[in-house]
Amino acid sequence: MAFQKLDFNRLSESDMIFRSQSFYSDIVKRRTVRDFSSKEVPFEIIKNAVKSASSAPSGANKQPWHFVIVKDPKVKIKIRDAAEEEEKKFYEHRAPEEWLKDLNQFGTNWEKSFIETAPYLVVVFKINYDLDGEKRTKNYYVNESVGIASGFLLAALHQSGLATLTHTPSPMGFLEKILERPKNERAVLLIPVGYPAKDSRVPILQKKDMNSICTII
Ligand code: IYR
Repeated sequence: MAFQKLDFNRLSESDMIFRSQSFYSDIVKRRTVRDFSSKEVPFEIIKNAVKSASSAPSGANKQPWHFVIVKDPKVKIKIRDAAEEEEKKFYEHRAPEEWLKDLNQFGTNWEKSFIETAPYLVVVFKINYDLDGEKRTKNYYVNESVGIASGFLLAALHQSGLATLTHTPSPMGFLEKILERPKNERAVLLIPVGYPAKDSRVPILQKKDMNSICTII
């Protein structure tokens, strides 16, 4: 066991309330964007966001994640082609009627040009077990840990001034193959990152109100 003094920035209550409000008013503006500009963004921002994600808490601090940052246009094309192949099957016969009805309001279809247009893709992998040679060591609360880290990543990119899309082509096995990941990794999210296209539009969505999402006892 090794411990050190906690580095904790104690604030006044009024500062805390102010900061909680300003964080809310900023994060509430984050929208999933499906039309990206191809304008370059500084790599430093993507790198810092991945570092923020990787600072997330995880079961037994196993950090059961890996992030692949894709900027190579040839790799993006491969990913787009493979994603569209899966998505075509999804929209044309795999998806049940109810699911398609639920997706109607987003105007999505099998066409995924954003994979090619966005200057960066961040692909999030979960690591179900670590491999020490052929020996497997256990990771804990993998889905929860990777979910928290992905939340950090999206928040970091948003507050840096970039738009993101949480894309989940299904199944995602093609990402493991194209990106040559080891057999203990599974892709969970494909996140195009960049500036929104000038004429980018988003659906009008209603968020549930506080009373229906929160109980105070
Ligand atoms: N993966 C498909 C379908 C899709 C599913 C859900 I749940 C969404 O919230 C959005 C889309 C696609 O990306 O089009």
